[in-house]
Amino acid sequence: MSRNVCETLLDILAEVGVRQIFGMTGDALNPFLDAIRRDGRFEWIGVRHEETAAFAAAAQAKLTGKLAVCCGTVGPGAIHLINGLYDAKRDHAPVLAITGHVPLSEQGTGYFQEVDIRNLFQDVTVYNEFINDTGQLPRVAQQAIQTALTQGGVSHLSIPTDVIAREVPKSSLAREIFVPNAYIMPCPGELQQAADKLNKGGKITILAGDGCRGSRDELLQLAQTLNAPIVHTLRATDVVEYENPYWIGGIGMLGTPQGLAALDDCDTLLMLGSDFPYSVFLPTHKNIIQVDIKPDRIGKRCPVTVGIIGHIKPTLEALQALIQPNKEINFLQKIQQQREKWDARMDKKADPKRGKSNKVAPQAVTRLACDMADDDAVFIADVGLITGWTARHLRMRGTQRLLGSFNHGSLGVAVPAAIGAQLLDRKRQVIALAGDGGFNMMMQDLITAVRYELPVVFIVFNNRKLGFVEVEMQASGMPKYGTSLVNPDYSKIAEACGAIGVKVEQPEALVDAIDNAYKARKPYVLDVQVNPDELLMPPKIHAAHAFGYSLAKLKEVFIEEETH
Ligand SMILES: Cc1ncc(C[n+]2csc(CCOP(=O)(O)OP(=O)(O)O)c2C)c(N)n1
Ligand SMILES: [Mg+2]
Repeated sequence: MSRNVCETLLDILAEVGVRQIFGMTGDALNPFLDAIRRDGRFEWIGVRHEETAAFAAAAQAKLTGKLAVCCGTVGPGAIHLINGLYDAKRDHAPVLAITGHVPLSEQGTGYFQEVDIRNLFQDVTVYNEFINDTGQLPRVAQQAIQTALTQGGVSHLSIPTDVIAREVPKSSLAREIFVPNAYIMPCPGELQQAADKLNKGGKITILAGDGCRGSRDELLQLAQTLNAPIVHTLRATDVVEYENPYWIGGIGMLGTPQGLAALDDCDTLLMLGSDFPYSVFLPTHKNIIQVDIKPDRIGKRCPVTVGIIGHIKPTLEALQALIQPNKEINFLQKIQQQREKWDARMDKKADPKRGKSNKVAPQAVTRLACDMADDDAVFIADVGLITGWTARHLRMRGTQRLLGSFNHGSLGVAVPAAIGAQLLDRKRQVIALAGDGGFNMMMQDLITAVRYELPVVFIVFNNRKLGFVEVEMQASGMPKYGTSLVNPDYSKIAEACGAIGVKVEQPEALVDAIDNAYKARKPYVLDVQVNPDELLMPPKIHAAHAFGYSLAKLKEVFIEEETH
């Protein structure tokens, strides 16, 4: 049986387990859509903006580690994918982007919608090719998929209109995809060097990044033997349950005072699977042992004493056999006491009844959204003040997941990523936490959640401004300008789309509103009118300076801190 280009691609995608394809069709992609319709193995998710397709695919790939697929057609449709693809690139998520291109016979003539698509996709991809000849199949598809999966990144295949429906020669139809699952282990000598440093004892802190995902037990066993507090990056927030006494808090501007203290006051830092970019929060004159799978990351953010290459799980298992219990215990206990104080302060901040203003505290919304959620809920945090509320007030249970655009930092990620996450499992609770700026940026795809019956709960933190930007401007001494927003009524927008929309204006309405939203199991928008004057405080004065807080703003922040 002969197969054309589209059918051959679909066979390969089916083989690697792809079941959903995101995009918007048109022009060159029409034969691809026609093949999907005839095939029956795939669900076509037609979105209203290609950026949604890319963010949704990225979210799926981040959650599963498996290949996710998005597409956009010639010129503008392909361009719209780019921002979401960068999110996949930065979080090492395996995504295949398929685009249409102008006919072979017209290339280079400035044809309608012609763009330099190879250059356009070059920086965002690990593999970037045209299918200009049917003889390239299935090899280029195999290469694209294997590269995306094994290198953790975006592959792009662009197919001209006059090639996409052509028959593929019979001889080249079958080709398997190989995704070997090998562990990288450090050399024994280097592992021993790390163990020797740790066996000197003293105050030891562990910094856990996203590379620690799936290594919870090994991480905790090590922390116990070393009496070491574990500080974590934002992406690693969900790796260990919040309540665990060793999991003491986050690093950086959105981190915690005890997290900063654990890094500042330790003698030895063990950095595991983290490429945390803000060097200013990392120690410089300490014993630093770094473990990562990527050699280029060793010593990139701070000077290290021992750098070893390995996957975290097997490396920690091997290290455990070489280390002795650490006698120093006071350090851990001191950090844990600091953490208890911080938790109590955060409890107050997240109390819905706090303050005299009778305005809804965004901290309370975040905490309740988490506390009332299912054990396996997925949260998607947008960019803005919401990232801060998330870092401070989600108390995740270890079985819940947190996603966001934490490396690419793109506003608007929450709506599309929630759609992607929900499509993986329509029964799993998916909760999007977005500011009004972020929600508004991508809300055209609310209708996609309705159309595909996705019970996502979208919680909009409506402060009628680009709050985070306002803080940035004021902190660096500029008067706020261009940050106020004129918003529509999001609950009515939701209703107009066929979702349920509810406006929350009073703190006392919050619990019932979230409860109703969670029980509805329908696309649901909670338009929460949060207090626009809530400040996101830095964990410590010197951290505040790193963030650019002016003295005046600092006083404001800390006075606010005292009075609540
Ligand atoms: C695509 C994109 N555009 C602009 C920015 C810069 N930016 C960061 S946060 C933010 C404002 C967020 O406002 P909102 O969603 O209302 O959240 P708030 O901070 O008010 O809670 C902006 C514009 C960005 N990160 N990404
Ligand atoms: Mg806002």
